[in-house]
Amino acid sequence: MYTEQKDNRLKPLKIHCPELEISTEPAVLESHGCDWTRFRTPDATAVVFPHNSDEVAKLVVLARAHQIPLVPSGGRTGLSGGAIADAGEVVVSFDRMRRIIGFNPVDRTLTVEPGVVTQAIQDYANQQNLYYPVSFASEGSSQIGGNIATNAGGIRVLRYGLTRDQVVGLKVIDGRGELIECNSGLVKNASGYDLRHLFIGSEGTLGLIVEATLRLTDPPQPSRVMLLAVSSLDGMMTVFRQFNDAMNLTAFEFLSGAAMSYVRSGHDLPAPMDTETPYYALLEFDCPDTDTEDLALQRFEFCLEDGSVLDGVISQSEAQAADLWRYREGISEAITKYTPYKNDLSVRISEIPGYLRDLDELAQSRYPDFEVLWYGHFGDGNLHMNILKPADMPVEEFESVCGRVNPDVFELTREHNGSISAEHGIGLLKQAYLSYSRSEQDIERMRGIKAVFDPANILNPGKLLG
Ligand code: S2G
Ligand code: ZN
Repeated sequence: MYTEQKDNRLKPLKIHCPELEISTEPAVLESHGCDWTRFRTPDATAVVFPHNSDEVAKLVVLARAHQIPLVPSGGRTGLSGGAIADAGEVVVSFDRMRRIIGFNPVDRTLTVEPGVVTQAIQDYANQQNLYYPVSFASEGSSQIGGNIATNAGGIRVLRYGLTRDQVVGLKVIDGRGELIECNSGLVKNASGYDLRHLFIGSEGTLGLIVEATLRLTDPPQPSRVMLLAVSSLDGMMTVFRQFNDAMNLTAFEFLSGAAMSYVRSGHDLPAPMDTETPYYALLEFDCPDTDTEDLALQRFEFCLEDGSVLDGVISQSEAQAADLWRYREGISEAITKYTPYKNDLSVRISEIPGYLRDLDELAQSRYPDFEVLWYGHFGDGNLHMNILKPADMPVEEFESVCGRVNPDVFELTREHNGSISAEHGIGLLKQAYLSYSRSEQDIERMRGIKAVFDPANILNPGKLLG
């Protein structure tokens, strides 16, 4: 929709940044004005496609001078509305900054522009017989700049940590238009505050990432995947302890029986085993030799005998391992058509059974008519709570009903010393609830940091801190 405000934002860009690629095509405004969330209507003034960091810096200086709000946009796979432009902002897309700048075989580091797709980084690392370990369902379209801005986690955090733990160098254009170079790829650097860790996870509110240097690691050992039918939440904790204390786990994921039925119907997958059960565990572990496989089977036998596991399968090939992973990784895509209302919650691992029981009770009492699916990264305390929208309920009504229960969900999370956002970020959708996980003093401290790097509040305004 055209407005004078939009015109006043567009004119300076066209006059002072003639080299900048700008689109006001309705289809581009629509596609680039949102992420994977569907609860807002995109309404951007324009989408710009800088080709290099100089263009980004010039744009930010101009935006500051003319108070033009900027929304950074990567692969647009975010799930908390962090890349939504619904208030006439200018979207800054990094689609034209997709170069792999350099690889250093001695340092085992890869320097890339922010628009490089996550999967391309994994593939490049594999070609060097190395490994980029951060992996999640949207890796085929998410961009590394967005992964860093949200500190993306995924399925291998248990072993390799989050995106934050892979970044050894960062170049950022902050809200003053200044280029800030962080850490330059050093392994050790005790020269004061590590500013890189302020920008990682700041959701585009402190600076625009224009280059990243990532550390690559050794390729993984041969591994095996097990999918286990687990009888209860306490049983899930037994299984986790039995395998985590004995094996070198790469991942320990879980899904509810309801999630299993949706992923099976969504991808037309066969039943993975005869037994149907309230919960499933999907775990992956290093398995370099038959002794390790015997140890895994021994743990499996123990869990069968104590009743925590009712059935299970173990992969016999890489293809079968990939087939088993589909039961976990295919969930998100399978339920998209139900416009799920997502909560992405985390507690310490030891808290999970009690927390999940309390949450499930709350969900059943407050959402008696809704279907709630549970899945996530049990091995790092991250639970994904997805409430499916009833087919006959308008999206706005559904969002408002789910939103009314958020205070109870987040109060319960606070009681368990958890976080209202484990890996998807605060963005727009969780902004109003930030105080359930951060004290007022903390929020003031973050505002102080924001004032240093984005004094005019043009970087992703309304997101994270509001
Ligand atoms: C997962 C992906 C997004 C979602 O599957 O681990 O982080 O919540 C999620 O479906
Ligand atoms: Zn996740």
